[in-house]
Amino acid sequence: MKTLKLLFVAILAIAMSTTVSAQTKDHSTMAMTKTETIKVSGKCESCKARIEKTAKVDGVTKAVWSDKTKMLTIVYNPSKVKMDDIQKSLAAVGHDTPKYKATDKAYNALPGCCKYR
Ligand SMILES: [Cu+2]
Repeated sequence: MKTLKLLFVAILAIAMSTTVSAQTKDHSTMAMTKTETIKVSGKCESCKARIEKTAKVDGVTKAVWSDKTKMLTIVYNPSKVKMDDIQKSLAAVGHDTPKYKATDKAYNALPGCCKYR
């Protein structure tokens, strides 16, 4: 009887460790991220704040824009967010991206210090 109980515990332990490793595998797939750098037109520190805030949607772990190089580096989860949508949002708040240009209306709504055109 004691042996049977021990065997049961051993099987349980093996089953549990299998579940744990399966979960770990699943997590690493979910955490898969992509890093992309695109040019986003802007000028100053407040552009930086606006661009990074706009780009940092759900699924984006990092968004850093440089006012010197005008390059925006984004670390994101492609299964959660599309680069296309981020570019669209940036254009909507007045910043030109490689794929989408800001409308005159959106551009004109930018504060004076941010007029980059
Ligand atoms: Cu600005």
